[in-house]
Amino acid sequence: MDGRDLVRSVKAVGSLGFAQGLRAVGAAWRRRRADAAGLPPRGAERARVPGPLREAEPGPGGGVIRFGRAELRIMVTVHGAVFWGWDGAGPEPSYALAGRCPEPDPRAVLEPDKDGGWRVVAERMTVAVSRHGAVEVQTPGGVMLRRDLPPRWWEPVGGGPARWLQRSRVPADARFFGLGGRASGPRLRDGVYRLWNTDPGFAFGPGDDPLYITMPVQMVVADAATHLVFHDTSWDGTVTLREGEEGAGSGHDRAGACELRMEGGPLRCWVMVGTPARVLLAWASLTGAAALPPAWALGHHHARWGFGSEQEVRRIVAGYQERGLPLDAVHLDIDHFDEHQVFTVDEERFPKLSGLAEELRRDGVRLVSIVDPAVKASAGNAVYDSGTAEDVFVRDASGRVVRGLGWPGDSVFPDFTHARVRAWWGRWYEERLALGFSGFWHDMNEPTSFTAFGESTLPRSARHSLEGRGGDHREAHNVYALGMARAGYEGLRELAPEQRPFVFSRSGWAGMQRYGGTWSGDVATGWPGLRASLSLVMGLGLCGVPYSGPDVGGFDGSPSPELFLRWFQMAAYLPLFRTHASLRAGRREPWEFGPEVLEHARVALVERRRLLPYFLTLAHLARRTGAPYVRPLWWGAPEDRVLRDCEDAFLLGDCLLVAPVLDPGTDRRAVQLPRGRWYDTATGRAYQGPGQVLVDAPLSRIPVLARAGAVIPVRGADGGLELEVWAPARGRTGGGLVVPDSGEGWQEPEIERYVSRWEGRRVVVRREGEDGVGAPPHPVRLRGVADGEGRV
Ligand code: NBV
Repeated sequence: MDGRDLVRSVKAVGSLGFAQGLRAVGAAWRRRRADAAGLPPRGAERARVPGPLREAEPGPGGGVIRFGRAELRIMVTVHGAVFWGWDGAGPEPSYALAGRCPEPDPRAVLEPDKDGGWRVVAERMTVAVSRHGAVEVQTPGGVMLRRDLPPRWWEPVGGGPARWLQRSRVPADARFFGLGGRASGPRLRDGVYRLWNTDPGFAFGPGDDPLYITMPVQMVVADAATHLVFHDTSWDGTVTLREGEEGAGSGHDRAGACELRMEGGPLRCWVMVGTPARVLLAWASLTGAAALPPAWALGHHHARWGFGSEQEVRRIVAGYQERGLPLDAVHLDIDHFDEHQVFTVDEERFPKLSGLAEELRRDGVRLVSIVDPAVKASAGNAVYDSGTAEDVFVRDASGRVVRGLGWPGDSVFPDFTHARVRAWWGRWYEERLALGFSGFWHDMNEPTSFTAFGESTLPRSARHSLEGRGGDHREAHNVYALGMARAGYEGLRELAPEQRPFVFSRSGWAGMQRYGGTWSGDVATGWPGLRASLSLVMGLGLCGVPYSGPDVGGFDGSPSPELFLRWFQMAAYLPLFRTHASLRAGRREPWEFGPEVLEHARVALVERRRLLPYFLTLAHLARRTGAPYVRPLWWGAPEDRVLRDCEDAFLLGDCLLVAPVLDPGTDRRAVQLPRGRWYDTATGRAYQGPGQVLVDAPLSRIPVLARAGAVIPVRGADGGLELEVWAPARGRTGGGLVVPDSGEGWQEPEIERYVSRWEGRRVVVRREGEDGVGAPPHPVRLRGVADGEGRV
């Protein structure tokens, strides 16, 4: 254990309380003993590199290239991605892929290259393989985007999984993003990033890494093109990044570098090249469409660990209602369980839970339930008894069920890497649905099993099914939560087929968007925590997980009124807009911070509700195209280096630019604008990009700018859909997409496409359909024009 681990352990155990703390000591010893007995000792290893190229055999979409001591398989697929795998690794089986591997692109052929190498020429990239096994991805014009040096393996002499190392170079101007949810981004600075889903055990800030969701997914943005690379292995590893340096005209650029070290698993990867939008479209085609949230999940949620009783829930909901504050969901944390046991209810404090759910539902407020994977190991607990009978719990190497430690005390953990276990778990949501819950909040699924020292998770030697292939926790750990999310999502699809499941999960892996979203986890209260929470949302979006958001106000402690308000104002523009806090934290209801904060929070809530049709449209677009709701400013202009480094603002869809206030005492802030004309939506004032402008940011609001020409679906005063149109710049056109979704069920609304433009002294908005151009079927409100000018 190094110093950091020790600090982590002390902080984490400190938060458990005395009795749990003692149990955590026992659990740590148990875990250590299990691994001492169940893991193969690390013996002598043999190092290997591919060796010299011997022959190549063309095949569909690419082919196989044989080296003296290794073999490389390359395949370009129909949607333009390239796969390559060493030593027989193919794309399947994979936890990330949505279905079967896409078909090879017959137009991509393997051909001899200069210097005795080979290359595959595809529509969007060329992949060149050197005589020693370096693999270079180039733009169609031949510019290097990524050069993988020949890999190295260390194979245990006595057999077993090989460790491997892949070093890569990227252009000197490239910037790294992604790797799952990272608190210090979204731009990933030089450093080492671990790939091991981790509950830090305390409220985290920008310096804490890794966190709950790690993914071997990098989005690399460079002048020549953007690419996404995914190393499809779930084992523990590290990614070391070093940004390049440009030699300021001297011509001596230093390339950016990436070093991936994995403890095991196949060495295989996928690369997608193009614009950010194209790359994420290809990524979504590969790993699956994002689950569509029901409309209410795009509203405002209020949560708290420790509501404590039905009366308290009613009091909070009434607090919202009396003040006319929109509220769409309330979340019940582990304190509503009977002694923290999942799928139970504390009948004393929540005696009529289904009645409460019904009552709230009538008032338009949904109930969401927390769900923890740890099942109390105690006869008489129905989940434990049923799980034991059906043999669903993770076992150790000697065949005994692994006992870990969760909130209910000694606990066992379902093996979500087994289809039968997922189906069994999925059926438990029936109990929740019967109680009236509408959504599910998966927690502690890294998985976390408290230990006083060492890692707070299951033993690495614990056995998992891994879909029948068999393996241990070293391979299953990072996909554990993905399996749990799938179990919940698929269970809900069976139990309530007409409803869109709402599941969001603290941990996960590549492909988790198929089952729902996530949230920040226990982000520390403080201005750095506010920044970290934005970094997580943006980074995850670039890894294909579009739906997430932070604990507004931070998880621990008591935010100042100003910090709470600024967090609230920012989160009003993030997909998951939820106030939440820990048991011991201060209050988070908007009226607890004085009348001024309440008034400004009301404005944010009302605006969020007004923007609901836009959020629903963004949800559909995320599902259909892979584009996240929240995008970095460089989204449409990755070649703009200033935007590439800008981390304090974001685009919400194509139409809005949100510039949250991330520092105390702010009443104006600098905003970096992408190209074009932008309107401050509060004042109507127009600014011209690209460039930096100073925009007012009084306590009452954060700057939100609308792109000239934008057509934004909003909720009108009568609840119907309206189009808010921001005048295009003179001589230019604009537009927008609208998906008029009812917010429930599975009907596929048709996308409406609008174009806005000046005609003489008027701005006209037209709907473009297959059968020509027509008037919009919704009322239009024109903004961004002087009085008397430009009527629609
Ligand atoms: O269930 C209690 C908390 C929950 O409120 C929080 O959102 C999760 O991230 N949970 C963690 C377990 C306890 C953390 C100290």
